[in-house]
Amino acid sequence: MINRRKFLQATAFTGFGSVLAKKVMASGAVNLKDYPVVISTWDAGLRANKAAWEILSKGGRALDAVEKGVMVTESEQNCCVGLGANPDRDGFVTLDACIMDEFANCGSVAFLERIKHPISVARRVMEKTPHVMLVGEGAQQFAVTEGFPLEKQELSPSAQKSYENWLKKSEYKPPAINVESKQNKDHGPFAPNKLENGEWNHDTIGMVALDANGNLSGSCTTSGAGFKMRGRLGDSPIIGAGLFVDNEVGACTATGQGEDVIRVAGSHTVVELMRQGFLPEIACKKAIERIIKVKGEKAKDIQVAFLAISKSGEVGAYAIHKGFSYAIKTKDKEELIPSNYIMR
Ligand code: SD4
Repeated sequence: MINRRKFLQATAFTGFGSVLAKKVMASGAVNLKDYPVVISTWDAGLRANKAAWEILSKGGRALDAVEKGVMVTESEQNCCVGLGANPDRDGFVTLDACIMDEFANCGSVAFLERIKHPISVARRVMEKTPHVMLVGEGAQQFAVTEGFPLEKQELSPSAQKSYENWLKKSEYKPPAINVESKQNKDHGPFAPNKLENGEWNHDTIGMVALDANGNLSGSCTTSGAGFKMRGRLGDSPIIGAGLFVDNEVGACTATGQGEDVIRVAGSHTVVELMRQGFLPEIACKKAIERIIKVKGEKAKDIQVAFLAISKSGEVGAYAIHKGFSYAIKTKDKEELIPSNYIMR
């Protein structure tokens, strides 16, 4: 049972539309008023931000930065991004990604197999088709037509090991994503969480950036929940859920249990709250509270985090549980910042 007091404390915030909260800067938020700036989820974001910074520091466009940035993570060995990631329960790695620019152009691919850089395919969907979203075989066919190589259908050694472990029980239940467990010392104090069995259970990368011209863009890429049901999509490829950009207001990306991000149109909700005047961290917090409100006591079993930036360069994040951190890069700042969270 969830600790009742904790639950009441957490949900006590859900109804308040307090104007007071609007301009309060809580801990974990960064009021930079300085750009360019790039922020991204989890510790892999540190490396991804470096690549984004190469573009932003030269006056480049945020859209190019957020594509190049997350391509780094797609190429790394990661439990939850790119072809090295954990497979679905049938043993296939299926990838989801989306991208959005300052003109509200957006592109998305989902259930994409054997393509190394889904984020770049999402960008091609945005730029070269009249559509926003391509999925499965059609997305793969489009990628190949666009010159993306079709990679071998094989699991990385670490994904193979994790899959074999999972097969021992083959428990099919909604995946527990990002629920706080032991921190891994090798990865520093704000490392992504490991499950009790020693396996990584998340690491989706969402990135939003504000370029030197004051324009915003965002990207999000993932293999989704490990050992998911074949064909399952989370929030990450869904514009408005895993990512949303409004160049007048701000941008937001999400990580964690996608089903519950979709339920509240998470990233769009955060941006709309910023439009009402809430700072990024408060906007993220209010969206988290909304998830807690709709989930009730079950919220204790899931992790969701939002990460947002305002048009003027303020940055903030909020999570349900402890353990989420985000990476930030500006001209004089490069660090991993622990997010505030509700369940204390
Ligand atoms: C999903 N939101 O597919 C993704 C998973 C995730 O860190 O963010 N993991 O639901």
